Amino acid sequence: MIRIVEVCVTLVAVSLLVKGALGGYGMSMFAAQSSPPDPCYDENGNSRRCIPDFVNSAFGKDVRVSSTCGTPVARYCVMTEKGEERTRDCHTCDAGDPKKSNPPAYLTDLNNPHNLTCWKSENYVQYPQNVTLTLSLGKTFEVTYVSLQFCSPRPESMAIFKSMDYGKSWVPFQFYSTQCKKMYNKQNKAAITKQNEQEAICTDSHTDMHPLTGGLIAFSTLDGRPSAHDFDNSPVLQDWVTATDIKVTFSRLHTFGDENEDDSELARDSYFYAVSDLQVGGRCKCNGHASKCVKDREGNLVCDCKHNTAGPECDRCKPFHYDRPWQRATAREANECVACHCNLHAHGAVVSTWSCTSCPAGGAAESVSTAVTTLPDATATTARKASSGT
Ligand SMILES: [Ca+2]
Repeated sequence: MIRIVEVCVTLVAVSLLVKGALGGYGMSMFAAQSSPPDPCYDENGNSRRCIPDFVNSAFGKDVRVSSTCGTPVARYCVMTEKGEERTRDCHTCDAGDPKKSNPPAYLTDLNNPHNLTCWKSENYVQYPQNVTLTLSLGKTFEVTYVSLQFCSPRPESMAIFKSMDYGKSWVPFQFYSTQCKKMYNKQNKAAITKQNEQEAICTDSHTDMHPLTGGLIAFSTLDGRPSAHDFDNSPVLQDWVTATDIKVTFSRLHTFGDENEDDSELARDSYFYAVSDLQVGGRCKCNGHASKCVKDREGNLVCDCKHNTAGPECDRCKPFHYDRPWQRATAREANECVACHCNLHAHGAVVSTWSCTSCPAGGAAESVSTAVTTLPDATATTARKASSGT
């Protein structure tokens, strides 16, 4: 009997963990309560590579959208087909009525397949006008995929962009179009070689007008890129998957070609973009030196850096730990930062901001003299304490 109870408790715990993982950073909080061993160190206390959980980093975030229906109240019509017969059922989009609104928040809410909530654009925002969705991740992430589940037909042409500088500049991630050359001046399904691994390609896959609802676009950032199997040793691809913001541009609507005919109003009211779920799958980028990201005092998401590293992405060595250059952790080597050995000896030790320098005797540090600062005794003492971990 006790066994059965134990098993039940374990199952509940596991399901809680799974729920936590699906809900983003919830798992980290749960894990912290039961204080498991730190994944950044092995059982002997040696550093090892650690990475934050895989999450849908779009979940619950605000998406800036250039067009949403409902202001003013507007009719829209949903197409269905039975064999040759096409029918249009019309509804109302009203931003002021929660039951009839289709706000951008529906892009990143909990995706329940039995109760889909859809964001919807205004009707017939057709090429050369476009509709954009912009999402700030609030932190650099290593993005594995970007996916969109549609309530409308998928676009005839669309593009996915990424920013690495919080939206100041954008580079294309991927294009989808039935006419790649004409729309984006790209060859359809161009091969990716070692020479162009950072280039966005265009494909006419997943651009059919059917299904009229429920179609998926899923862009996998590493798919088809030659160095993907050796990601650890590919700075080019590490850079390629890095993003702080994602933008989706819907460039051209699919139509049945009836939008200019006699009953054009009904036709035009049935052409729009609608999406039930936007996901950005990836990991908070910490270069292998943190197992989680946390909010800092200003509410910004930052890596919880280990291995004597520091910075929002654990992208440098923390002060007085410059005995060898900073490096990203790999599966085989944690590449932790090492304390400036000379600080353990010197009275009035000499260090610079980015390197250990001028060890008086027996110090292992390299002698690099950029921006050298002579520390007063008190600071040197603090440094010694920090280095020796006391
Ligand atoms: Ca939704």
